[in-house]
Amino acid sequence: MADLLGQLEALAAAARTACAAAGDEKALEELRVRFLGKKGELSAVLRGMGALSAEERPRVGEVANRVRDEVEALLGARKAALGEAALEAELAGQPIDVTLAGRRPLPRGHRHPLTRAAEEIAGIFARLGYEVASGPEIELDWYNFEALNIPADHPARDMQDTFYVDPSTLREGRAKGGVLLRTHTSPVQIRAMQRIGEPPIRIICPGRVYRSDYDQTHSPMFHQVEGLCVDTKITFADLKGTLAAFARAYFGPGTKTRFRPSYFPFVEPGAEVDVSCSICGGSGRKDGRRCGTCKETGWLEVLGAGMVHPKVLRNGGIDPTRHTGFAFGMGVERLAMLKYGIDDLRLFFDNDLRFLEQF
Ligand code: 2NL
Repeated sequence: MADLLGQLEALAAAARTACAAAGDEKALEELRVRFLGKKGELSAVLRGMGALSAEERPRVGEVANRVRDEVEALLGARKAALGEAALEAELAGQPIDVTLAGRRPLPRGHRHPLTRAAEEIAGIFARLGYEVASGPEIELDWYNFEALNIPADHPARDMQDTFYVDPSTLREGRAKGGVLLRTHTSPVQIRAMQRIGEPPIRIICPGRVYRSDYDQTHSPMFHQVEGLCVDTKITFADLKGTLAAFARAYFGPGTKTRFRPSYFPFVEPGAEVDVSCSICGGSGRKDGRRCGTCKETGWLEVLGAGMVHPKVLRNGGIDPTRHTGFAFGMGVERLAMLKYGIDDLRLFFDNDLRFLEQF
């Protein structure tokens, strides 16, 4: 037993000297393995305990535990001292200039192609004197449908086409009438007419809209830009001139426009507006083959428009006997697809960097 106690004492003494001499964390780790490791010196001593009597064993065990605790404490203390010394040395040395520019420049991001298209569209109208207006995406039935001359039995209200919201889940609690995700940005224009009151009104409304649709050309959430111009003596000629100017600015100076009669409940008369195909220049042929973008027609349908229905003006608080106006709407995804030659709308929403980094 005296032999084992002597070995333990020698081990502790060796550990004290070695720890004090250790110069870095790596040396400390080597010491931990040498003294306390499974195949280390302490384990070797303990293996000798098998030969002791039952009275001797606890006595040696107690000393062995104390030696192990001491070696652990020595290692810990030396590690802390080394860390402190390293910090002191760093603080005493060259200061770090945190205001220096990074060595590797961070890659600069850019706006999403849909944001770019919407901003470009709104920017063209801004130069024509239009102000950007926005409004809630969760709308009242009245602003989204009723005010726009879309009665309760109109197919546009179909449950399959529209996302309804349970009004009891809203902070405002009970709302008058139905609550839904807006299906177009027109309610923003009704709200703007009510807010501005007295014409002239020239506003452009970019924003998210929602419909229950999903395939290669439809997404349940998409983007629209709608515009509204109300003043005295606004005519269909103003509508044509404005949209022709927009088409030239967005698709290029040679772009032609074509107006076809169409129906929207919120305008009278209404029109669908085509522009000459920006891919084939309106010829219908591209590189000796049929142009797939305009299906060889030479025309692309890009806009809906019309003279604001008198009932809709009245719902906006404007007297249709004194004022007239025109309005128009377009899909941002479609305009971005035509401009950048994208054939699947879902690419906009996948957020795949291989797609996004091309813009
Ligand atoms: C389309 C059709 C259109 C309007 C939007 C509008 C708004 C008010 C009053 C009257 Cl407040 N009209 N907006 C008018 C005609 C067509 O959009 O196909 N958009 C993609």
